[in-house]
Amino acid sequence: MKKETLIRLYRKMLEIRIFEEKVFELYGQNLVPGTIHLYSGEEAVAVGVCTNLRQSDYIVSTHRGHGHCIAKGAKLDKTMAEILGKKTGYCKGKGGSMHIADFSIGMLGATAVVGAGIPIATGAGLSSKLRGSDQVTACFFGDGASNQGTFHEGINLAAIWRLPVLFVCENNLYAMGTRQTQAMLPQDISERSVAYGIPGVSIDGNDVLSVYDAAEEAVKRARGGLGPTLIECKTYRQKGHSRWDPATYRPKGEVEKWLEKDPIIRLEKQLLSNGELSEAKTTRIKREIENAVEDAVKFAVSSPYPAGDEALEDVFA
Ligand SMILES: Cc1ncc(C[n+]2csc(CCOP(=O)(O)OP(=O)(O)O)c2C)c(N)n1
Ligand SMILES: [Mg+2]
Repeated sequence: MKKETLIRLYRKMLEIRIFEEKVFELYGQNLVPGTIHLYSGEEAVAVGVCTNLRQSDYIVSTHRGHGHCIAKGAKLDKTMAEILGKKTGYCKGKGGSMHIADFSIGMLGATAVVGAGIPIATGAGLSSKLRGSDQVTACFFGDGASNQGTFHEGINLAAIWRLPVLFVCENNLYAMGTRQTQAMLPQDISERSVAYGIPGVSIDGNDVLSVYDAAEEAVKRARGGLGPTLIECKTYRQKGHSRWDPATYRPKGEVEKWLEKDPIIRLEKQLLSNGELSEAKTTRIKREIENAVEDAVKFAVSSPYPAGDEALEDVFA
């Protein structure tokens, strides 16, 4: 892989992490309405997939969507403003963290309804096919969402119509406090691809290079008219389900074990050891991102809230 791409993967993952650490902090200051679901620990999935996409390609997100947005090219300032409910945000502050969307970069939206994004991605894929465009859609969803009926219906239709969709399951072992093993018998969610006659792979979702490679192949298949792929990325959310969850249901030692597999630290170590990155450059990148996040916060905090009489504007397309 080109050095340029490796640095890009590193930078994007770090951007998401630093951005979200700031969101976490702002939440504590009562600046974020509603709740937030952090992506910390799962950055390699969004970044590995989205780095293979063009701006005109689509993504469909979840309730844990800040990382997907940023990986697809959303601007930090407008994303932060949206999370803070401000008029300058992507959806004029009316979507917030869980309903953020920006069609101009192909980000079709986050959704709070678990599994609801899957048929939307199938619809986007059908739209590309009917229009004869070569746009690909990447659909992110969790292990919990893979137990919803929408998973079966959405993937089955995409399979029989050979739609250009990547179904990317972010298996972070939990759906709220329910462990994957309490909710389904197969260990590998990719096994479910067999039921739809499409390829399925299970990969290390904390290794951005593995995610990148799997997505690259799936994008090639999709653009080539060969239909969808199910990619299960095994990963872990480092924080609780939402800002309110202390995650006491996790067995002792589990978090520590996964922190050792932190996707950003892993790539950083790799790049430092093979000379693609130096300590000085790492520090510079971190500082640049911290400054950009600070600017985003200033922009968002100083922006106004939408006016009350605008509440019903832009609600329906
Ligand atoms: C249809 C539906 N059922 C239940 C919920 C409540 N809920 C919100 S997030 C969540 C867990 C989702 O787990 P998963 O799909 O694994 O995603 P993760 O949060 O782990 O990223 C649940 C049950 C919901 N929002 N929508
Ligand atoms: Mg989950």
